[in-house]
Amino acid sequence: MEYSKSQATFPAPERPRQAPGRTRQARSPELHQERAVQTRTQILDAAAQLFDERGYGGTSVKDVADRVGMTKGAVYFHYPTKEALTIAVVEAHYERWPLLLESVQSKGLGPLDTVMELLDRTAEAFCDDSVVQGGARLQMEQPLPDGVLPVPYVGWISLLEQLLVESEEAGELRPGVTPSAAACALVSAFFGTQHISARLNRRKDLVQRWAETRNLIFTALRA
Ligand code: LUB
Repeated sequence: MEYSKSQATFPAPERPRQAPGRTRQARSPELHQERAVQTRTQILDAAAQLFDERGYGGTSVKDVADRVGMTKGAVYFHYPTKEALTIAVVEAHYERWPLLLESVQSKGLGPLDTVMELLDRTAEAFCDDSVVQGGARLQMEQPLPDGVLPVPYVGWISLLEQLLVESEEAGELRPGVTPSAAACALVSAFFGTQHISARLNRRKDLVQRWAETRNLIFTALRA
């Protein structure tokens, strides 16, 4: 069956308000050299790993510098404070999703199958992408003042609601299912499944657990 290309997008992370001058954003020096960009990526990956392993309070900039084999000064050149590094990891976490959405939308699946494939691929990302893992733990801990980190969950709820409206319009949704309620239920189910798998098995069984959970949910959603 031919479907019109999905127009759904993952909205830019929102912050209710900027904290009053408490945080300094990552420097944005003119990074022309490929090497400088690679260095930032290495620092971000190392920070994400440590935030996931030890949490915000258990991670210092020195730990990050040691993990990536650099001096603290080299890390501070790119990220002037621990808060700037924290913000960068969480923002990099959310930047994964529009790219993943584009990859799934290019498959030309129907909207409901796009939702299922997207969340299956997201489960894989939670298993093997340290930036996704580190960002998720930071969003759980909320270590910075209100308004500094993006508001969690709302981007996913918005994206899935858009796709579920498209599913409804394509006649794929069971009558009586409201896209907004279904979007919230899917995000809650996914979040809970990945959180329990993370705490009990460091996400080793997440793909299997999510497959079982989404099979039940999609049975209830499909027309
Ligand atoms: C997702 C997390 C972990 C929601 O969107 C978010 O903020 C999320 C960060 O805490 O899971 C489920 C897709």
